[in-house]
Amino acid sequence: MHASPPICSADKENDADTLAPGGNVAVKTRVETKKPAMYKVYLLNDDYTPMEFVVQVLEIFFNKDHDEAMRIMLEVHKSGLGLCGVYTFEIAETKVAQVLASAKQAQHPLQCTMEKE
Ligand code: TYC
Repeated sequence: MHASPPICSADKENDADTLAPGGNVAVKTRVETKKPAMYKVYLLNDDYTPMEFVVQVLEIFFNKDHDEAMRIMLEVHKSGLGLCGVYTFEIAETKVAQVLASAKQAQHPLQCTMEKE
């Protein structure tokens, strides 16, 4: 009786499954090494949303301390746009939805967008 080649091996290569000598299928398990795509979340300026509301949004949904929230709010106010954070797709999507729901509830026109890095 001769020893068969290993049926399964794990390594960091992205090789497709290969046919091993002797007809056995040698499965190479692909270890996930790719970093996930990241998304930038921005707040946009408008003329009506109160500054204090924007500061609270940054504190509550983006976990900023008060000074950082104030800095970002003023950046948005002056330049039109400000970066709130960088997240994986689902987290970025959730942040945008939370901001828009909160603004809608408070009847402010605050806008929030995301873009792939
Ligand atoms: N421009 C607004 C004002 O003067 C304040 C504001 C800041 C609005 C940031 C939106 O994302 C924003 N009341």
